Amino acid sequence: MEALANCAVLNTTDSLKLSITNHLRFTLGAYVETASENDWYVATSLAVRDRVMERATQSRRQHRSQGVRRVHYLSLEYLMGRLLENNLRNAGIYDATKEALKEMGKDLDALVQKEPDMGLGNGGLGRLAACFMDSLSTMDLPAIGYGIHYEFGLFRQEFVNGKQVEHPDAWMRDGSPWKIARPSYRQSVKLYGQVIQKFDEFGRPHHEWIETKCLLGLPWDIPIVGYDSNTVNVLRLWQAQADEDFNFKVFNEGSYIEALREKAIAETVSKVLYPNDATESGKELRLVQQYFFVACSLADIVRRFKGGYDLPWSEFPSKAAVQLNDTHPAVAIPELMRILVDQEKLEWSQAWDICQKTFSYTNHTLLPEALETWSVALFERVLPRHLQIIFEINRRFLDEVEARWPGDGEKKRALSLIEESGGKKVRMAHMSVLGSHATNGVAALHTRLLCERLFPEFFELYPDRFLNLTNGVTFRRWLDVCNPELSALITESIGAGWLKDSTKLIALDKFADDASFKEKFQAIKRGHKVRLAKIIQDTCGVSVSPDALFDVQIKRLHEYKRQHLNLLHIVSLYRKIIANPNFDMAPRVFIFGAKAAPGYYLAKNIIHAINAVASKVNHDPRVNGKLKVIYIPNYGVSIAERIIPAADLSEQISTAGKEASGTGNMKLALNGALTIGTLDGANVEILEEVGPENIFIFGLTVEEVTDLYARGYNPWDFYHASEDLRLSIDWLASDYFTGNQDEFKPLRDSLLSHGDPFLVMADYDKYAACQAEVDKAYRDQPHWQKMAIHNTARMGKFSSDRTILEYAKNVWNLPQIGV
Ligand code: NBG
Repeated sequence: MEALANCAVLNTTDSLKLSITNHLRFTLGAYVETASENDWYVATSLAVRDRVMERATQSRRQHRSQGVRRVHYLSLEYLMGRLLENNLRNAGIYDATKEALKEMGKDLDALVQKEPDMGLGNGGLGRLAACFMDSLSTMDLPAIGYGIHYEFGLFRQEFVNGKQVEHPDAWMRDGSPWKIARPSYRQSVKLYGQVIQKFDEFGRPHHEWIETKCLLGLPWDIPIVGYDSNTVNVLRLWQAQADEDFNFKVFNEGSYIEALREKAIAETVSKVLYPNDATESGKELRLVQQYFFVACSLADIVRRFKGGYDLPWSEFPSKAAVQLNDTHPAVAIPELMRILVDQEKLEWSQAWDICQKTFSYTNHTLLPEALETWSVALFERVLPRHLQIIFEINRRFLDEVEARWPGDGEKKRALSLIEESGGKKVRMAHMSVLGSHATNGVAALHTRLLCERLFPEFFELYPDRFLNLTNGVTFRRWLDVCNPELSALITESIGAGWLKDSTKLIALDKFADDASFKEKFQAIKRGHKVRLAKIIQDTCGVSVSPDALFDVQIKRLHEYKRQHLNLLHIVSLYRKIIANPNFDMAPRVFIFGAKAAPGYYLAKNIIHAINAVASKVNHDPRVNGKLKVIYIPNYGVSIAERIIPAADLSEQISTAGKEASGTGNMKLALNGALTIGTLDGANVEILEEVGPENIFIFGLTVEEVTDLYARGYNPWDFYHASEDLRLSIDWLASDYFTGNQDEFKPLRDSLLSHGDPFLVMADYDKYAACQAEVDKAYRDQPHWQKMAIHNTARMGKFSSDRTILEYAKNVWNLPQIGV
């Protein structure tokens, strides 16, 4: 590994030992003999960080000296999980470090567990950003991730009497050895105030934004180590601070408490991650957060451009690409316009040209409630100058629309950046498409629906701006780190290199019929199931058999993902087992992991229902070991790393057309779980890759969903037509599970009297039939193992390296450094 050759001497066991003890002694002031486990974790991480920082500095210098274009990934969320093991493995010093610690009487695997998860995201969108950061460094692409340094990540979930209770996630209460403050790159951000127009000596108007409030942004850098690469990029997260000057006057007047109050308010901006996924919050603080991190990031990019090169502004896009991860950072578009027009005095049309060349936008959802809009009144109060700029962008754009479709008011209404009905709102998605040169969806089906249904008029206007970039996941974390046994078996069978070139994984396909390989593959899965069974025993107090089928649904709790469809099937099995003690089925453990947004009552009702069913099923002697239902609390990256290698079946059962892509589906299949799923999101492409004989597909297609609605959907029709469904739903809504027959009324109502918006009733029978197929298939273990191996072998397409290289080539026009 060339990357390591540079610093081989630093990476010996002896050198690592010295580094770790030095950090214990000199950084932490601890004695080797009495240091706590946490001290050891911190000292080890710092020893690793030293080595990594060296490479980060080299990467930065190289990018600067070569004057290459960089991509700046703007995301409000990064679900990084733990960093130590990932960094060790990516840097190629896992074995040496493990040995160094062993010689000092310490177990690396235990220390790794000391690290709190860095959970700065809600779900797929945030984890995708983390996978992308890994791939960008691994593929030697010059990149910087920008985000918010939240003091509290996504809440910690606990169940009290089966109901979700949220607690703050103080992930960095004890600090974090991975982050480094960069006070010299602090930025200052304006908010609120008003705009006045002035004229220069030639009578030309310009705008001044005055009487503003000011916030400071302190950057924290987290190094992102590539696997087997020379590049270490950074993730730069902004922490909000009060501007000292702002408080000074109040302070001097003796209002010490008042001054501190101002300070506290300023700091709330980076306090907490909004726990929303696919729902829009409409909160002022959220808009302030968005603008704060965007303004800091753009100022940082502009600083680098102005300081690094002596180039005209027209060259800005040749040095900087900016990717908008969903619409959350879309205010970057008017912000760059403000910088270019108000500060740099560029002509509007030149500034607009620069903006479009700089930005590109990824859409991650079609759900209408998740498409961000901000009320014009709020925008005007918080960002008055930006609202003016948006109006001007819109005015010019609608002129263009008029030229293309003269007199067509309908088209203008559909395309406008401003929604006129029900109180004026700024449509952030429209602004993102218009201000970018590329808009992409995250799976083929999703991109098609984006063009046909969400943005048909934009697609008609600018067909060349739309493209598909199917998501991927990093095989380092989602196979090498979480399943090192399988990773080693793959390397032993097909040779090294597949972790960096995932297309090589297909060589594994031929082992699907190799008896000795199958045996090892199965033994690895069983080992993970035994380990997960222990975790389940420890966290849920329920004993499960590792020989049962582990049926896993792990993702955010949302109606469109249909955890309740899964639940109705469980209730049906339970009913059948009780009715017939000889009911023949392969023993199954249903495993859930999911958080619900705190204000999402129906999702919380579903959580309660799953827990209530679990508690009955798991304690009912009549079930006789055939069925267990487990809800692992506080789902997040680290527990996912334990569940995924142990899964036999992966539930990907969203209503067709609702899941943009999914990435859990890829991680599970990569680890040899078979998918039961609808033709939704990336499932469609997983089917293409693994072949119909290695996946369980059921349910309405997107077109069938459309037809059903066109005919008029009535969930009661399905209720009356299916005895199985009717009995299950009525039983679930009875007093049997909690003693209170109203407890799950909201759930039942949503499926029946409220119209079943996600077609659970319509898909139920097909789902249950497909599950019966799964049951049959699982009993033929040799064949099941063969299918599982085909799944792992055929996942090469779903590496985030592939996705990132497509972005680099088709969107960012980015060079791979030194390749
Ligand atoms: C989510 C989609 C997933 C997708 C991820 C990453 C949002 C808004 N969208 O299907 O629901 O896999 O984004 O693209 O979180």
